Amino acid sequence: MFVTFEGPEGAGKSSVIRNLSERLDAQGVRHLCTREPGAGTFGKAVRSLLLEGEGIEPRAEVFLFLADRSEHISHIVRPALDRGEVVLCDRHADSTVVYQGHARGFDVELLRQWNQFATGGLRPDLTLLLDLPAEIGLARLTNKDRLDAEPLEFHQRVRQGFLKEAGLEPDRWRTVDASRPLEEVAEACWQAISHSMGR
Ligand code: Z5A
Repeated sequence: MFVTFEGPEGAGKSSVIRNLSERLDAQGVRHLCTREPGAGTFGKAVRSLLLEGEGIEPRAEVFLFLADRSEHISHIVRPALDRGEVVLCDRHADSTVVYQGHARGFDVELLRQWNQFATGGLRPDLTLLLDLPAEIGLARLTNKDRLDAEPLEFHQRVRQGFLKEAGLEPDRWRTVDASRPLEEVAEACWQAISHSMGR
């Protein structure tokens, strides 16, 4: 089962994934925790270009995210799914539609097509949207990267973009109120995953 976690900055995706990984371990469920961008040697190199570089041309940014995704799916996600593992992925294709589309202004339909090309058609079985106001998420961050440093209006468009995408495909998305304490957010995500796993 392929589960992706999306949401604005500081929503708690990484913390929730760590919590869920412990729960899956306790139940003996084999799983892989991964992320975009930044998995594997290729992903780490692309991540440093994307988040630590200065003044990347916005079209180049799109293609770097897509290149990372293509490598990540082929070499890390598909092999894990083929081994029967549950894959928990911190950000994926919806982040491109939202950040580069809804927030930066590139054509959303074009980005969907490029995502399809990059993933070879693989789609998440479940996408958890950790939703919270941009101000709350940004206030949680201690180290800001290049994208975190965008103006507040950018992050507000990100939040609205995710809510819009979730509304378009309600069978795949579950929206969780991520402004609550971490344990409550993790429990809500756990319930959604358990339901999808038929447990
Ligand atoms: N991006 C893009 O533009 N296009 C794409 O296609 C893709 C990504 C794939 C990735 O950076 C950036 O790339 C991201 C989107 C863009 N940009 N921005 N801006 P990243 O991976 O470094 O950043 P992130 O995915 O946004 O993660 P994050 O902001 O670091 O946060 P998080 O993983 O959601 O949260 P966290 O690390 O678990 O928690 C953050 C802090 O909040 C930490 O101190 C926690 O202890 C605290 N926390 C967590 N949960 C709670 C609760 N519930 N209450 C209180 N405090 C909490």
